[in-house]
Amino acid sequence: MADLEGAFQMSLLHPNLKGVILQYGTAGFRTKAEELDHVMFRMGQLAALRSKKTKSTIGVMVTASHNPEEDNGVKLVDPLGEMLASAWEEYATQLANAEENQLTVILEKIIQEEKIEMHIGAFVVVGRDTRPSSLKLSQTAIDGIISLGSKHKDYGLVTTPQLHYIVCCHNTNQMYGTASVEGYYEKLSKAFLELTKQTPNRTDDHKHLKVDGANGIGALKLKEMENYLQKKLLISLYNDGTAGKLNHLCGADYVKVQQKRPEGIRMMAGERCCSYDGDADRVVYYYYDSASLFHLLDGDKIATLITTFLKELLTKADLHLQVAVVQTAYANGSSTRYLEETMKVEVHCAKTGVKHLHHKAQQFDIGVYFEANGHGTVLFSKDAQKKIQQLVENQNASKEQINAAKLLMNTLNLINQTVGDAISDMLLIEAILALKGMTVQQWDAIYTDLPNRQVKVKVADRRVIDTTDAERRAVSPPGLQEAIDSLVQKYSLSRAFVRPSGTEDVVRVYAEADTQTNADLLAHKVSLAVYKLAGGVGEEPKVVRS
Ligand code: NG1
Ligand code: ZN
Repeated sequence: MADLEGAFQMSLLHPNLKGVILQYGTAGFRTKAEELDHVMFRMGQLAALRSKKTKSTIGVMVTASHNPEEDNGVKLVDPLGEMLASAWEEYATQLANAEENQLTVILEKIIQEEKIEMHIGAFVVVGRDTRPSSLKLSQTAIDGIISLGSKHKDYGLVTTPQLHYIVCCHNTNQMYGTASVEGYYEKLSKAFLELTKQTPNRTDDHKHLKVDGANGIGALKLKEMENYLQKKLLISLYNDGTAGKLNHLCGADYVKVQQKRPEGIRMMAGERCCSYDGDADRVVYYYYDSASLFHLLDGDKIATLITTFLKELLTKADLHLQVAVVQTAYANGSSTRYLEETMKVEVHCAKTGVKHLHHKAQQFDIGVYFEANGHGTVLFSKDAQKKIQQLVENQNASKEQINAAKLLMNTLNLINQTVGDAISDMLLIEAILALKGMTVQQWDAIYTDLPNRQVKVKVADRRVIDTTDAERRAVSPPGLQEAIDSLVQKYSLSRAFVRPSGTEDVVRVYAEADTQTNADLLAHKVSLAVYKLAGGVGEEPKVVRS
């Protein structure tokens, strides 16, 4: 039996007062900040145990991403920068919800089940976003880490992907990069400058990009990074946190779901703009055309641009590596069709939540994964990295081959392979547009999105909805899928599905169809079916239009 008396005494300073039941969901725990003190302490403890178990550095990130400022959250980062292993999510849920007197029992259970040797050293790195509640909550997590005798390093204010990067650096003997925010800026900017070296004729107009920082950590970190980019990218930063509220009427989630520009940004026709979310792991692009129509370039468009670029380079390099794209059910039907039918790439559909996409993408030489909301990255297998490196050094290869291999090498250095990263994705997109001499309009024209609508329905208990086929079909409650099927049939080019959210207490409804009016109507009718068949609460859903 481990001696947990000291840990127990420390836990009394962070009691589970409200007894709210929480679940380790799509992105860890997320709820009102005031309900999280005991959860933070216990996640600090779990991180210490996970570090002892894996004999590696583990990360604790305090953030609630795109949620409103009053919320907060926490997630653990596994050794190679991935999301926490699913088996441990269950431990996290049990620990977070334990009554005070059960805490030691549950810790004991985890230690025994996982055969953790408590004398082994542990090291946990901690990061936080700019929410007013984040500082105190991260200190509580540190208390939890210390309570089980683990060492820690507090990296303070960092974006979520920066913390993932740092964890990966610690566990690869700094092969992945130097384990610091400066190391991150150096690695990414070096790759970006190498890539854009081949585009000497870019005018300042081409280099100009407007960024909406969602009043969050991404804005702060982009300011720090700007000098490293040596004016090869000219950034105008809006919603930088000096005036507005985090994620309020701005940020990637707002822009994607509302399909309109964020407040606080001045946009002229044709100007390239992008929005980060509150912890800077997502990015979406957009612009106004000359008829003042708003155009959104979401995760699907980003995946398509990156995949096109990679396939062209592989052809030039004459490297035979398998490229696959992983999407979720939220991917626009036009993007899937374009990727499969025109680009002839293999496309897979995974369940919502980055870990599902990440795991699927790991199965290929090069796996490009993006959620439609702009969260995504590219994974290169060890073998693919080796082949690219060998080609860079191959004296018998042609100039064109070697140049393509160098571009691939810089691409894999620029992309954050641990998790979706707004800054890294943005820099790669900017480099690709520069190298291809492409405008945002030309990128947008690769395919035309099907009009779509996302809405939320409040129900008494969202767990009554169970899904299958990567969340594209509902198996419960009875009759719901049949109702959706018959509604979908009434529209052309239509598709709809529903699923319980993992981060909010709502059911999400997605619909797409040939026109915006039809997508709106279909989403509305499906919402009514959810409301009636899945225990809707409050007012009946109303039709949502742009
Ligand atoms: P939920 O609330 O489970 O839909 C949302 C996003 C996910 C993912 C997580 C984590 C949508 C439809 N869902 O999950 O893709 O990004 O948040 O932040 O965008
Ligand atoms: Zn986020």
